[in-house]
Amino acid sequence: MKSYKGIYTALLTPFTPEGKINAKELEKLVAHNLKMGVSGFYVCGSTGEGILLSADERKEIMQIVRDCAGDATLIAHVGALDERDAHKLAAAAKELGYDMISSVAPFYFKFTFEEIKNYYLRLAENSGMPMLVYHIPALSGVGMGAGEISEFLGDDHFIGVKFTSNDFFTMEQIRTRFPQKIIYNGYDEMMLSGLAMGADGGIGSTYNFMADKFVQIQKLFGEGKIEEAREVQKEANRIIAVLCRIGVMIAEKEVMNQLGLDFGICKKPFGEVKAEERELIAKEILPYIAPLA
Ligand code: MN9
Repeated sequence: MKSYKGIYTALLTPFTPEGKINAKELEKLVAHNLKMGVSGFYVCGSTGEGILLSADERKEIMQIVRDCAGDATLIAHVGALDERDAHKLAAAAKELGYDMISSVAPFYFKFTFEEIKNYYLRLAENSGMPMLVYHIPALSGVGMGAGEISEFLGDDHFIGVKFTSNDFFTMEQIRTRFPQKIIYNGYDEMMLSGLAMGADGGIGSTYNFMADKFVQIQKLFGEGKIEEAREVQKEANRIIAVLCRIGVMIAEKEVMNQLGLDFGICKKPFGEVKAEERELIAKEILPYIAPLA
């Protein structure tokens, strides 16, 4: 069985000027990331604008990644407010040979925990796929404590959690209770903190163009070289601070464009980077990331 430890890029989605999925550029992105040493990919998550896309577009992306990712581990984010779409995508993930599915908790209507848990169970049971809970309270608005996350992890349908929260107390508690389950750190800027509290690896958006730094952080951490790992984290964080100032999603697209790929812009209602922000990226980010081979 695969260990599933490691660095997983939450893939960005390139669009053509007409707003179609740009398969050619997506393939180049996957190749670049494999060269940087990632273990696999998280497909159509927040970073991939999954919840802004149709089920057909998401399937198309899942297929493209499947066809070019070799034996990398593949995680399909299938979360959708129309639960029928989530089921369709989970079935597609199974058919395409993805390793696991993942979903954000159903949001907006403030569903009860029981409703949320039943949503996850239906998806896992119907698809027969292992489920990775996507915990991202800052965006989903769905808060879950150690008790609720434990309800998932104590059930065999759930393989682990993508933990996008800075509540490392909760991370430690679930790590201690469930040593065999997978915990992925979600905030790239706190990767080293996550590893210190027991994360098995990370899933992140900034990995698209600096996965090598996170591979390095995990390696140094494993060797007990914490000070050196912190130096690499600091390098990454200086870049992430610039992204945050601009707006992470639109800024990441621009980084890819400046690297020489053709990623276009985010789906509306996202806006676009301004001229001065483009210059900031050219000056403060591009010189500090690996060029395309
Ligand atoms: O889940 C990502 N979260 C979002 C992971 O995109 C909402 C992170 O990789 C962040 O983008 C990153 C920057 O804050 O840590």
